[in-house]
Amino acid sequence: MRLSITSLLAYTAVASAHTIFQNLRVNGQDQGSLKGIRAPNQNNPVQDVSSPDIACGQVALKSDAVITVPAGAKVASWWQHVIGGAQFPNDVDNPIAASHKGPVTAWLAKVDNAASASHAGLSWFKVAEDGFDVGSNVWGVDNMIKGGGWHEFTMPQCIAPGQYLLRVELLALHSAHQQNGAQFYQSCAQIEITGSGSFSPSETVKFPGAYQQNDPAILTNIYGTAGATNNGGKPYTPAGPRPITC
Ligand SMILES: [Cu+2]
Repeated sequence: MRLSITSLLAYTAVASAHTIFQNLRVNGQDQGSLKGIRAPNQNNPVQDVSSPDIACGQVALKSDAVITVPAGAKVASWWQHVIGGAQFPNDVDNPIAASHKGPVTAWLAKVDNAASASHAGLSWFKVAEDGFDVGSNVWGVDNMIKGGGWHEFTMPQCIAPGQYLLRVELLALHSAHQQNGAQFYQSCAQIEITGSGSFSPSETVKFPGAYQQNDPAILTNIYGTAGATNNGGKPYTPAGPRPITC
């Protein structure tokens, strides 16, 4: 079958190749579909960094559960094309279209009650980021696809016990060379961190507030010669502050 570029683009626009963070895994244990997660019920990205939805996505699905996360645990977010998994059999855009290169970052905000706290106006700090490995041309999104939709990080050992929202953001940069072209996908998990840490962040940011539309990590061209998604061979630093260190 021959398809013109125009019809390919039209097709892409109809079959949106997006993603939703919908499960959390703690030390290898999948907590189950949407358990403890505030998530959108559709997979469209947020593209306006000043939208309240930049915090936890366009939240439509809520849970009463709070997930226990020991400090130092391996924590993974699970991303799928639609809620529950693939959109249809042999869905090549599950967990996300491979074109959607970009970083995956994880953030915490302290709350009194993770099940009921508003996700507006919180003070966030970054605990992990998986940006771009310039040597191997691997983006955070590539690691998520390789993991079958799972993207794992280590919860820093020093995080103080208590309830938090965990925000995991996947930023797709395939159209980020256009103003408002970067696609932000995020949900928030309701967690209780256990352990004996005492970390308190010296610097926090708000969502919205942390990002500007023209940040060099957000308004950016990731293409090198012949359309290579290698960021032109340059390093890439995700938006916002660097992750905390214990
Ligand atoms: Cu998309």
